[in-house]
Amino acid sequence: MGRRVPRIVRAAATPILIGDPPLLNVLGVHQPYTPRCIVEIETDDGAVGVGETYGDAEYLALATSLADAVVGTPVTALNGLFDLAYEAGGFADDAAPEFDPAGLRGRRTPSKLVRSVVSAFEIASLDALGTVLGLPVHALLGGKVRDRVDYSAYLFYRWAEHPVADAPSDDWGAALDPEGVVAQARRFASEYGFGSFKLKGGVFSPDEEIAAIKALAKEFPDHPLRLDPNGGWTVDTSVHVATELDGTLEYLEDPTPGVEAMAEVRRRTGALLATNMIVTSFEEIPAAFAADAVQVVLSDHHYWGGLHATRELAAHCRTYGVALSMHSNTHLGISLAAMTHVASVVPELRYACDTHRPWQTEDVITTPHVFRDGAVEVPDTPGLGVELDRDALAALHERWRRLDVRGRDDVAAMRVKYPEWTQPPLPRW
Ligand code: GKR
Ligand code: MG
Repeated sequence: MGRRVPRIVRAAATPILIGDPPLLNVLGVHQPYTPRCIVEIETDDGAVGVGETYGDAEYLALATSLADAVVGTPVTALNGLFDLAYEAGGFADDAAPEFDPAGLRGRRTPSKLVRSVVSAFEIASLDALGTVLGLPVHALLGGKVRDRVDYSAYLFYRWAEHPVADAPSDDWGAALDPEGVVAQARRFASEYGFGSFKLKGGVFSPDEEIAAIKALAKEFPDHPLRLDPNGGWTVDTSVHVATELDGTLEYLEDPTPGVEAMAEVRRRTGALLATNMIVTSFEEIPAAFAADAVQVVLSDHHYWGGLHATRELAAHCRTYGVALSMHSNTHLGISLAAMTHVASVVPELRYACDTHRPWQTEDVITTPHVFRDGAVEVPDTPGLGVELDRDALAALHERWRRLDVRGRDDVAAMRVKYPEWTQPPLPRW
C-alpha cells in the first residue's frame, strides 16, 4: 500500500502592495507600490505551503478563482493545475496575443496569465508537499546540483525619492549618470558581494548608457556586465552599442524588439543576445531559435508556469545549445526562494540570475534571505525553507485595501513628475 496523498483543504490568494523605489526604465518609473499576490495552500495533514506571483488585477482575479478550484484536489496534482486554471478563468488559449507594455513581460496571452498564476499554486503545493515529506523543494525536482545560486546586482538609474508625499523612501540616493551608477554598484558589491552587474538601460541616450557601462568596466574590471534597454533601440542603435561595448559586455539583453530585429543585430555584430521579452513562452521558441535571435533565454519562472516548466524550458535550451538564466521583476522572498531552488537543479546555468530583491525593504517571510558573496544558499530544510510572516502579510494586505493601486503602470508614475510623458514607442532610439 502506498502512502496516502495529502489533499488540499484550504487555499487563499492574498493581494498585497509592496514598496518600490523610483527605478527608471524605458517606459517610465516604478510606482511607489507594486501589487503581488501571495498564495497559501493547506493540506489535510496540516501542512501549509506558500507561493508568490504577479498581483495585477487580472492575475489576482484568476488566482482567487483557482484558490476555490483547488480545494479537494491532491496536492501532487500539479499537471492538472493548468486545466483547472483555464476552467476557473473561463477563457480559452486562442485569443490573439498582444504586447504587454505595462510589465515588460513580452507578449500578453491567456496562457501566460494562466502560467503566471499556476506557478504560485505549483510552488505552494511543492512547499506543502516538501513539508509533509520532510524534503526540500529541490529534492522534489530531482535534487540540487549546486549548493549556492549566484545572483547579479540589478543596477537602475533612479531618482532619490518618489515625487509624491507619503511614498516609501530609502537611502540609496539618485543615480542619473555614470558616477551615480558606479556608486550604486560599489554599494551592491560591498553590502551583498555581487560579482556581476546588470544595468537597466533604455532610460538615457544610448551613448550615455555606453559611458555608464565603460565606467563600470573601469571600476570593476573583473565583474561581468550586462545592459538591458528592454527593446528600446533600433537595429542600427543596437549595432552601435554592441560595437562600442564589444569585449566589455557578458551579454546584451533585449536591445531591440522582435525576433527579426534581434536576429539582425546578432548577424551584424556577433554579440551574445539575451532575452526575457521575445522568448517568454514555449510557442515563441521555434522561430526565435531558428533565427538565432537569442543565445541566452532569461526565464521568469512565474510566467513560464512554475518550477517544472522551467526545467522543461531548460531541456529545450539544452537541445538547441541556447543558454538559460533568469531575470526578475519586483518580488519578495517567496519568489527568491523559488528561484533559488529551481536554479539549483538546472545543471547548465552559466550566468548569475538577476534579482530585484535588494530593492525591497519589506518581506512576507520571517527570515529574509541573506546574499553572501552575491549568492543565496540553497536550503535543505523542508519545502521552500521559508516561513510566512502572517503579521507582515496582513499589514501589506491592509495597504492593498487602503490604496487603489491594482496594476503596475510605469508610464502613469512618470507622468506624476512629467505630465507630458506618454508611453514611448519601442524602439525609442
Ligand atoms: O523592473 O523596471 C523593471 C524591469 O524592467 C522589469 O520590469 C523587467 O521585466 O527586469 C526585467 C527585465 O527586463 O529584465
Ligand atoms: Mg530584461
